[in-house]
Amino acid sequence: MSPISTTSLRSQQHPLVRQLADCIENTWQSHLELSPYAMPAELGYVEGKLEGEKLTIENRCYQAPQFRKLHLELAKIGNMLDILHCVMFPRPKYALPMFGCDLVGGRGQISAAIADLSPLSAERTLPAEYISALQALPPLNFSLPRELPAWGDIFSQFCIFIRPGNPEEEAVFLERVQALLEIHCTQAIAAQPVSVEQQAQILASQRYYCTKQQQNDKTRRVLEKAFGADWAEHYMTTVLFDLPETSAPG
Ligand code: BLA
Repeated sequence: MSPISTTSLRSQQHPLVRQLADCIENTWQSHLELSPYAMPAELGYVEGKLEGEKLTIENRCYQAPQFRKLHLELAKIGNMLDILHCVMFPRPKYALPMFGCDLVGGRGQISAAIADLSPLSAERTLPAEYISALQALPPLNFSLPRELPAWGDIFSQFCIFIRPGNPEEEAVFLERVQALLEIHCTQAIAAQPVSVEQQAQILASQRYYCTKQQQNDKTRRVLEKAFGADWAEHYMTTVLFDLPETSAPG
């Protein structure tokens, strides 16, 4: 039997998951100087059982001069759940926001589509260049907006959190994420390193972001049910939302 590749998992997933995964990887490849990111070998490809269904997780991880970690994860639980998770962790020497995106679907329908460029400044605001680029995008009007959970104070005013109402809204979501990625990669390439003091503050903001994301009980519950509480804790704190080193880079 031939080994299962990410491409084959992708081909079994909801079309929006597939399209968004392709879009993210293509945008990264066309804008950034990617190199491999060492992921613990046993966590690159993971299989478990959840309520009798097979849970498969596949991770793609890179780094780039501007990003310490570019993480794209695809997960599938039988025919019940399709997940895309993506985070771009900037290197703390650049004053860049955190790009994050999550798609959760099952049985042919996406129930949650989230995308944001989340601020990491002391004032918890985005850089002026990001605000003007985001404000210049066409206004959105999704039919089924969703309410952010209490830990969601990390997200920006531009955060999109919806249940797509139809294929047209799925396409609009995809197009908007592509626009966010284009803005982000363009800004990142032009970024200049900041002062050591500012780096310390950015590091603290990244840690705050990760600590909040680790409070997502919906993600934790899926992982706990399939792999147990200890594994879920380990996975959420080392693969999904690992905290950057506390000491300022030399
Ligand atoms: C919601 N995340 C969810 C839900 C599930 C997962 C099952 C509930 C879906 C729904 O309410 O319709 C599960 N997400 C996962 C799992 C993984 C995953 C198992 O990524 C990985 C293996 N989550 C992120 C990122 C963001 C994010 C990067 O990983 C945002 C940038 C957000 N997910 C997010 C939010 C919710 C969610 C805000 C809604 C939580 C809530 O309503 O309480």
